Amino acid sequence: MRGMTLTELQRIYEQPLFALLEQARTVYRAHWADDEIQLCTLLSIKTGNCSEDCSYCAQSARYKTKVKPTALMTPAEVAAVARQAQANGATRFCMGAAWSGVREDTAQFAQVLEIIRAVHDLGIEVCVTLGHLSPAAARQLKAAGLKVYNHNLDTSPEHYPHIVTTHRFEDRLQTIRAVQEAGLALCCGGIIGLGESVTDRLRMLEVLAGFQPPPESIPLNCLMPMPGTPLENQPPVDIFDLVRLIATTRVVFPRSKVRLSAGRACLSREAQALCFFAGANSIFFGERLLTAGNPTEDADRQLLETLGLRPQRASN
Ligand code: SAM
Ligand code: DTB
Ligand code: SF4
Repeated sequence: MRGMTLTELQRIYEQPLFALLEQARTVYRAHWADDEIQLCTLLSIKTGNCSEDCSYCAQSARYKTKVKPTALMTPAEVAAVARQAQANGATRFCMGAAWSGVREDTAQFAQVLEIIRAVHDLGIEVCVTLGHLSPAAARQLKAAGLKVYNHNLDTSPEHYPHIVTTHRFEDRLQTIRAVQEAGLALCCGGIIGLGESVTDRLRMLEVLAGFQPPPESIPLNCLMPMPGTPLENQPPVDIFDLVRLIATTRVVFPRSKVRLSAGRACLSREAQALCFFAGANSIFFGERLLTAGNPTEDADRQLLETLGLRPQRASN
């Protein structure tokens, strides 16, 4: 299967908004039986003090932010949080660690494998995001019961060096190859609101569309400007830019989960409804993302009920 060219993506994205929404809704209905929203709960299992300089991130050691660094949590501590998330209705548990990457011959990595086994044993889908991975580390994660690895492109290859200087876009692609070759599902998306152009956003989709297979899930984050980071004063993203990007993503990736990710706490209920109509079918559920806030579980349950949307049921 061939990918999509930038010109084709622009043609989809630049339609009148209602034509784009209609196209996205038609694609959604042809591929998804129900109006189900996947609920994923996030936990930061190791916070802060990261060696990388991603200019949006409160966890980089280079910036003076409010984040308090923590050591890697124990398997028992993590399992307790995962059990609660499952009881609250989440079907995926996503764990993030503020590392540039992992090496498979370390005690920390052995502890991560233990954590994955403990969460997998609960019968909830397990996802982690640990930074750069070698092919061998990816295979070990898979053997421990990991289903999905999250590694975002974050922005276009052209804009990436303006956002991060401690690693290259090509390094991200290398990890993604390791993940896919190990047979793990790939969760890969990006952030908007970093000062990039619409072309950058579509270039990011163009790169995603070249992956074989396409990402299982695509998180679309809106920058949450973190005090102390270089991007702390970035203006918010226009809601219609977000809706257009979601709808375009839905058209290009009919079978991928499209996750309305960071920044949802700043969106009105109406704005979120439009995002779901445009094809988003997954959210982060729970009051905390990694370090930042998210809508309360009660508010989200009510919103889904008001819209007549159902939380995705557990399949295992
Ligand atoms: N260290 C790993 C890495 O960089 O791949 C994993 C953790 S990192 C925090 C995971 C993702 O969170 C980033 O790729 C980015 O898309 C998102 N993220 C981080 N800070 C954010 C912010 N302030 N606003 C929106 N999204 C953010
Ligand atoms: C993703 O794309 N978004 C999540 C998850 N993958 C790891 C992280 C959002 C982080 C928001 C900022 C924070 O909590 O520090
Ligand atoms: Fe570190 Fe990931 Fe934050 Fe970059 S995004 S500073 S790699 S935790």
